Amino acid sequence: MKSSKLFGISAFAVLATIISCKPKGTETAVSGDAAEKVYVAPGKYDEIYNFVSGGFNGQMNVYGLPSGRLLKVVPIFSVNPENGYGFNEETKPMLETSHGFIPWDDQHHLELSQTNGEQDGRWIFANANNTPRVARVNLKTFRTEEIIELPNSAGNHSSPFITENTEYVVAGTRFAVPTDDMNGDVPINSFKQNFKGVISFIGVNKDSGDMDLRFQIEAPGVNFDLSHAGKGKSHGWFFFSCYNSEQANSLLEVNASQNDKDFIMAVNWKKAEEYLKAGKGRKVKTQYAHNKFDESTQTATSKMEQEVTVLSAKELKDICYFMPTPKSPHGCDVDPTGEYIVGSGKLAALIPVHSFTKMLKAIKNKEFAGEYDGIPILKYESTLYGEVQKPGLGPLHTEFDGKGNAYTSFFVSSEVVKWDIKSLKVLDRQPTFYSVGHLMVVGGDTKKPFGKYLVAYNKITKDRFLPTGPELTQSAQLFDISGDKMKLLLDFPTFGEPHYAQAMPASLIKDKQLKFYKIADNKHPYATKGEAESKVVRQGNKVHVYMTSIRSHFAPDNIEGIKVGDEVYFHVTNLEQDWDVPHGFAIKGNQNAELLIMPGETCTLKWIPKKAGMFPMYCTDFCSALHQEMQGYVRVSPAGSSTPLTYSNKKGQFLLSFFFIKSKN
Ligand code: RUQ
Ligand code: CUA
Repeated sequence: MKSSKLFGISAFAVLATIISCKPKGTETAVSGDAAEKVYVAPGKYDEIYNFVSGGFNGQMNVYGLPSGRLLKVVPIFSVNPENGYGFNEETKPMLETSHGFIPWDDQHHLELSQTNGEQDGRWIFANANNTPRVARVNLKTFRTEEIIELPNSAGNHSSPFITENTEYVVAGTRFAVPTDDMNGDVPINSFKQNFKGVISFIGVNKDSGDMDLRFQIEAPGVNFDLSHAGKGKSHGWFFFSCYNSEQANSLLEVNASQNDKDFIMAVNWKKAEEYLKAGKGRKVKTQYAHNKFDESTQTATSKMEQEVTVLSAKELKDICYFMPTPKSPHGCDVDPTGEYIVGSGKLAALIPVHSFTKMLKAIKNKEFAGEYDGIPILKYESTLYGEVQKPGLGPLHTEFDGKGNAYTSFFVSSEVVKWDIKSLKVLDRQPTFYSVGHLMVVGGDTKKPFGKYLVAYNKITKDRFLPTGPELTQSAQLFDISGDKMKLLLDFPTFGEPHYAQAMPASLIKDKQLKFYKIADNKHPYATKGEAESKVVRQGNKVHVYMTSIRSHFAPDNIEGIKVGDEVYFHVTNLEQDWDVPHGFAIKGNQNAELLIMPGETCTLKWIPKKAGMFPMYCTDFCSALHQEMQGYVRVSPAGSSTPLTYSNKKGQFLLSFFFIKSKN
């Protein structure tokens, strides 16, 4: 497995010299009818939803294709000033972890739920890379409903990939670390002996979507990078790429690039399930947060789980196998038939394609090239279907169109390359602008890709967009892949740094959107279901304001008798029962945030006034002709003063607002 040092060094020399090279043909890249193909006339819908990871901003961004129009930013792992996610009392628990509240994480990969290997339009899963977590977003509400933390992990990169019926979401640790039941306070150079690479299998309830950490597999201390589930014939297996088979613990740039081949680890998860049932796992004491948003109370809760079952790959010899794969593989992609497993080695000059059938045979016949930390290594020739020769430089990720073609992104040579899976021949290559990371074909990692469009997600955009100071936008580039040759149609900037993305035909979900929360079903403990119920209640230094909002006033709208140091909770219920009529809420000097309350929903803003005076509050969302009138005052008196607690519901305005509701509809 050890390579000559020469290869390692020369690969770096090559990388260093070509990293700045620009693809040719910039001017001619877009063909004449491109504008027509991406033009979505005013008032018309896009054909495709494109869900794009936000990278270091921790969010998910939703675009329409082919127009490239940004439709929504869905907050997942970061607080969001647009709608109060992570700021209001209801959603704060979503960002709790065993390390406390974390307001900002790094989000890389997304995966749409599937049934029988096809997209079913129910949920989308997302990973948090830094503090390892997996989230589930409901595609009826575009809201994050659940987040589960992953123990024994660090740098949750090869995640959240799913099995073909969404039985499991998996996650592999990018950083090998000592497991949580070991003392982690050890010298870093004891890596080989103390550090483990753990992968997690999160079960998903097929009706509710509720997640639970079913089991983990302890594997050798390598860096798991990406993964994909088997499908069809390979359903029951999972494939994880890994780098740093050298098990280096410093200067990985050089020290983890020595071996000619690292691995794709094949995991027989059906077998692992059997061992789990037979009680072969060890219970590891740990702590990880499990956060859920309850739609009926519109409130999230965070629970600290205490234990996880870990199976040892070393002891249970037949759940994990290593397939040697050149060289520091990143992407690990399985074609729609489930037969071909493509590894994209960042430093490899070719693309290896493994055959699932050959792999099974090699396991059966014990065609091993030795062991790696107790795990059998299959012979490269035994699992290899073939290699794509001279595909480009710096391959990263591969997607499929369901017509026998694969598309691979090349970071270094900055291009997308189309090749034939059976013949392994390169069919077409198109430049990207510049340094493409992930790429995505609509439905491209399912059993039935939709095809038609490919999007390249680029890390560098120098000279493509108007400059914006020291940081320039990243971008997406849309290609038409319906013909033999890929055609560049459109550039559009992205929000945050895009990594993986998913896309599906809009028809799958566009008519299933929740339009508003039914006020009658609102089980929020502080809901106020009509203006007559609005009130202000003092309990010691805590003051609960049961407030309603409707076009165009709050009830109550004036409050007196609040004192410096009080803990004031504004529980604002939006009484509207109509699509897309949120109200906002803000109060001067509030150090937390604002609220944006959906129709029928209750949201809570916590406010601790620091000084006496007059504090205006108002609606922040332009909701009606008299939106500017949607305002009120809170009088704050010094601590210990005897101003009585009073509040007013402007009943007189009721008729007026009723009139405006009617006129708006
Ligand atoms: S990564 S640019 Cu975070 Cu998926 Cu490959
Ligand atoms: Cu409510 Cu503006």
